[in-house]
Amino acid sequence: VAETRAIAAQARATLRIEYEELPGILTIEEAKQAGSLLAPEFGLASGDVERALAESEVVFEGSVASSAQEHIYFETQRARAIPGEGREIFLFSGTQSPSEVQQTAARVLGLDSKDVTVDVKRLGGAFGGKESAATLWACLTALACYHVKRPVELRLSRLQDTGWTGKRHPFECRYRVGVTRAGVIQAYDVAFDGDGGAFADLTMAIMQRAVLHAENVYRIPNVRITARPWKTHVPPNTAFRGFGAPQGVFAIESVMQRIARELNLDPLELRKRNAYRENDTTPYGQTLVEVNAAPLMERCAERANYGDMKNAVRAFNQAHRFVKRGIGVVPVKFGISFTTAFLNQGSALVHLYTDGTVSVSHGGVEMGQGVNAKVARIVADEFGISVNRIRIESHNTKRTANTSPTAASTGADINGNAARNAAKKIVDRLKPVAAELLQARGGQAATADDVIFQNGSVSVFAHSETHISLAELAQAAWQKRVDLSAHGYYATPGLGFDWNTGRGSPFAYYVYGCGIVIAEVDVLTGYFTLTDACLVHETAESVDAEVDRGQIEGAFMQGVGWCTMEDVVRDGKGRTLSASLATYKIPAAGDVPQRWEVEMIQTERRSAGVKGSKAVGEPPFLYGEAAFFAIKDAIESLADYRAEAELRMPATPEAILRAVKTLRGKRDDL
Ligand code: LUZ
Ligand code: MOS
Repeated sequence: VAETRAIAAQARATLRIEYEELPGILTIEEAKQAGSLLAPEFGLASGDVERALAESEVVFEGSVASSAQEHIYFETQRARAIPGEGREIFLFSGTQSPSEVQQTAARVLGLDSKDVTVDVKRLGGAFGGKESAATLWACLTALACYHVKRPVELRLSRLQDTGWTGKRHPFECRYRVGVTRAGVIQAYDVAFDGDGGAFADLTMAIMQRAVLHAENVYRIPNVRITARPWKTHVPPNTAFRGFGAPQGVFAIESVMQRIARELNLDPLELRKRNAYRENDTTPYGQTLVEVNAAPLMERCAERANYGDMKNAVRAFNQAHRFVKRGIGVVPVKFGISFTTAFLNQGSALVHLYTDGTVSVSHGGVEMGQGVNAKVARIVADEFGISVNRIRIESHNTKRTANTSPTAASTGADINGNAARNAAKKIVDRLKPVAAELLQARGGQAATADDVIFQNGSVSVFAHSETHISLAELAQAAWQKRVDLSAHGYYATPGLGFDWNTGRGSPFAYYVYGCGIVIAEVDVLTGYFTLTDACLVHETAESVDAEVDRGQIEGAFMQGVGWCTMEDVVRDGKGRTLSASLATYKIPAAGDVPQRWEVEMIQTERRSAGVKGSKAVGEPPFLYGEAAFFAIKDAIESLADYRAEAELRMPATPEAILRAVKTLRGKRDDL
C-alpha cells in the first residue's frame, strides 16, 4: 500500500519471498490422476440407461472437450475503500454481488454488515467474471483501508487481471448415446469433468446448470448425467455467461452432429425429430409447457431458406477446391432462475418526489446489459410518465439489502418486478387522493379504482377532459401526509429442486430459439469467415427491444469467440501466456457475419418473466456454437461428409488445419 504506484513498485522490489515449488496440477487429466476433487461426484438419472443402450439399434461412444474463456470486461477488477466514522467503511466495488462483498468484507475485517456500505454505480462489463470473483479484490482493498485508515484504491492491470483471475470452466465430456436408425435418441449417458481451478467459487452451481442443460431441447427417455468438479492449481474458474449450460449443450450438440453424420441424416431434421413437445418432462421431472423448440427451428429454417442454403453450399463446395463452406445449426432451451432457489428474490426502494419525478434503487447491478433501462421503463409505465422523469440510483447496500448477485439472466425479472411492486404501492396510495382532487376540479365522481396514470397525467378515464399532472398529485398527497416512498419485494414463485433425488422444478420458465450459421473456411490457411447467420430468438413481450437486440447480438458473438478464437494458453507452470489482447483474440467488429438476421419472437407467453418478457442475457450465447459446427461441416465436405473431422474447440486456424490434416490422413483418396 503506497501513495503512488511507483512507490509501491519500489517497495515491492525490496521484498524477498522464499517459495518452495510444489508440483502443480494444471489439467483435468492431472487432477484425475491425483484424485483431486473439489467435491464428490453428483448427477441425476431417469429411465434405464444401460438397458436402453443395450437395446438401441446404434450406439456411439466418444468424448468432447470445451475450452476456457477469458471474460475481457472493459473495466478490470477494481475497488475503492474509504474509512467512515468510527468503524464504518465505504466500499465502491466493481461487483455483480454487492451484498456478498458487504458480508465478506465485514467478516474479513471483524465488523458487522451494518458497518460496511457497498456502493456500485455501474460496471464496465462483467459477464460473470464479477459475480463472485470481485469479492476478493474488494476485501483486499477494504483490509488495506482498515489498516492505513485512508482511502485506498486497487485496480488490476489487464495483464494482472487475465493472469490472476479465473475463466470459464473447461469441460471434458464422455458420452454414450443410443439411437434408432431413424435417429431417434433412446439413451444418453454423459459424464462432465469440469476444471474448477484452485477453489470452488461457483463451480458446484455451474456444474449443476450443466447437468440441468445436458439434454438441451431433446426428449430422451433414458438419461444419466454425472458431474465431477476437479480441483487444479489454475486461478479459480468462475461464472461466465451461460454458467455451465454452454458446456453441457456443446456436448449434446456435438453428439447430434455425430449422429447426423454417421446415419447420413440432415442435422436440422434430426434435431426437429428429437425435439421436446408440449407437456414432455425433463430428466429432472420438470414438465414443459409452451414448448417452442421445433417451431423456432422451423421458423429459423424458413427465415434462412435452409433448403436453398444447403444446395448453395454444396454447389459452392463443388466449385471451390481450397475454400469450403459449411452450415451449423444449434437450437436452444435455456432455463431461467438461479438453480439455488433462494437466490431468486429481488428488492427495490422507490421515492416519488413532490415535483413528480422518481428515484429508484433496485437490487440489480448495471453492467452494460441494460437492467437500468428496463427497470426505468417498468417504473415509468406504473406512474404513466416518461423514463426521463426517473432516476435509477447506484446499487447501495443501505438502500437495498441482502440482494442476490445480478446473474443468471434474472436481473430485470426479479428487480424489475420488485420495483414494479414498490411503484404499485405508491400508485395505490395516490389513487384515492386523485379521485377526490379530480372531482373537486369538476371531473366526474369516481372511485380510486377508476383513476388512470397515463402520458404524464392522472385522470379518471383515458380521454377525460379533467386531468392533473403527477407533480400536482404528488404535492397534494404530500400535504395530506400520504407516504410517497415504498419498498418492493419479489420472490419467483414455485421453484424447488432436490439434488438428493435429482427431481424438481428449478426453472420459472425456459427461453427457446435457434441459430443457423454459414462459415467459409480456407483449408490451406485455416482462416474462416462467417458469411451468414440467422438467429430466431424468443423475447416474448420485450420490455426494451433495442436492449434485447444488443444482448442477442453481443451474446452470439461472445459465443462465437469462445468456440472459434479465444484460446487460453498456459505454460508448464500454469502461468497464462495469452494474457493480453495481442495474444488472446476476441471477436472484433470485422468478425461479425457478413449477412446477419436476428428475429425476436414477440409471442405473448403465460410462463415468462417481468411484464410477459423473457430473460435475454445468457441464452443467445449458445447460438455461437453453430459457428463451430459450421466450420466443422465445411471441413467435412473435404471427405464428402463421409467422415467426422477431429476439430477441437476453439476452432482457431491451427485447430482447423490440424482437423483438415487428420481428415486427409484418414482417407488416402483426398
Ligand atoms: N449464478 C448462480 C448463476 O449462483 N446460480 C445460477 O444458477 C446461475 N446461473 C447463471 C449465471 N449465474
Ligand atoms: Mo452470470 S454467468 O454472472 O449470470
